[in-house]
Amino acid sequence: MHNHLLIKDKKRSGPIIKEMHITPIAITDPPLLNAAGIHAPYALRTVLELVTDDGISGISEIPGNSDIDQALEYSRSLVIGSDPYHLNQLNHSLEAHFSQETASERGDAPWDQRKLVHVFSALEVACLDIIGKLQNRPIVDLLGGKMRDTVPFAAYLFFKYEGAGGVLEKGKDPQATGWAAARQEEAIDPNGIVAQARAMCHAFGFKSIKLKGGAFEPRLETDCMLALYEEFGEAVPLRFDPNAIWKPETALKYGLEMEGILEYLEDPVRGQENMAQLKKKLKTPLATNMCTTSFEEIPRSIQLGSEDIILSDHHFWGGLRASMELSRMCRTFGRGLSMHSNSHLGISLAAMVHLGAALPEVPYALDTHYPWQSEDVIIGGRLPIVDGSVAVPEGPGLGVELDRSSLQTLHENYLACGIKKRDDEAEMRKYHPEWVFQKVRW
Ligand code: GKR
Ligand code: MG
Repeated sequence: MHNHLLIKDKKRSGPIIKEMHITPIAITDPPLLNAAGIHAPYALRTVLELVTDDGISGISEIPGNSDIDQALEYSRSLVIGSDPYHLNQLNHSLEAHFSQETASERGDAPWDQRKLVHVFSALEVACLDIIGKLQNRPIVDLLGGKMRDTVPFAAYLFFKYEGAGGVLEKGKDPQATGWAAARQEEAIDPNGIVAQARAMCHAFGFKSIKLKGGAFEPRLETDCMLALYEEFGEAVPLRFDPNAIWKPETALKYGLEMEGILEYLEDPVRGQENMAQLKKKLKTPLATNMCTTSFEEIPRSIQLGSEDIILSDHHFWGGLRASMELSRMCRTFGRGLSMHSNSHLGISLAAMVHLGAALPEVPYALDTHYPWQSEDVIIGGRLPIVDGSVAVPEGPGLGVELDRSSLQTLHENYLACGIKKRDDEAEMRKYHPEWVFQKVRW
């Protein structure tokens, strides 16, 4: 008997998933630089909605990618008719349904491209949203309950070219004020980065700062970190992330120079071995969302000692409950845990906040790209970031509901923009035709 048949128990009276809606959307994204190129005017997300036979709707959001959307579509036969409580069975059936996926399939870019983890994450969060509504409990309670009411996030700075993204592309909206104006500005040197940090911290009250590096040569990027330290001092923890584009000798040289000013250094070099070697030579803690990115990679990470902090991401680690399991492993093996992000909207943010509220401890403010986005797909608009933190949404499940008219508008953006998957290298060639992505550049 096929595993998936086990979860289609027609005799039971429990809830049954009757509908599955997969909606790719495109959201305005400014020209942010990274090691793999530059963000296109639109970032892609996919919104999933599951509806039970009793009309209870559960939603989730994952990074957009036509291959992953297809994989999600491919899981439809397993999902329809199943019980949203039977997540273990669903995961088991998906693993049997998809060919085995290894950690190497995450790809060389700074973001993860594996399918199964994304598909399960989307289904799990939507099912937990349904379960929360059925139980009249927030998702955080399904993860073991709240450890805190608000979850701290960090200011996530980027080198960027001038421009607002979206329909304006490289252009700017002259009417914009405050952070909406500041996020259109160019930032390619220490002055630009410090101005961006000031504007973002002023608007959202962030108390930690991360700079995404890997876009310019290490001297300039290190000078930006030194300028941030001079501006904010020790009161504001700083992190720097060149997405593994540095050679070991470069990472050692600039890592030593930044010793004492960083809360942690994120993915300075590529691969667990290089990270482990560097870790022996630096006092600054090392964090990763690139070298230890799956349960499969944990044994080797422990054996080598490749990082101090794992930056989890429920979209990449296979959901919220898997992230709770990861947190237990991190405690067991002496790893700190924090959270990675990609361009996202409020459904993902709500899920991140429920997880962040349930974790035993949050020693580092979590990453979020949220301030770089301006739209949303949730009723009531964007979730507020106050004093650098986001409150756990009230209400059962995720505590956020789909705004169907915004979903439709953003889906139309998707159809019109023609982007089917993220390709920062291709986008960068529009600015610099000769530009090529290099896994290790400096
Ligand atoms: O949004 O350009 C970006 C980042 O580089 C992102 O893709 C990374 O996945 O935020 C990420 C990171 O911490 O590596
Ligand atoms: Mg990173």
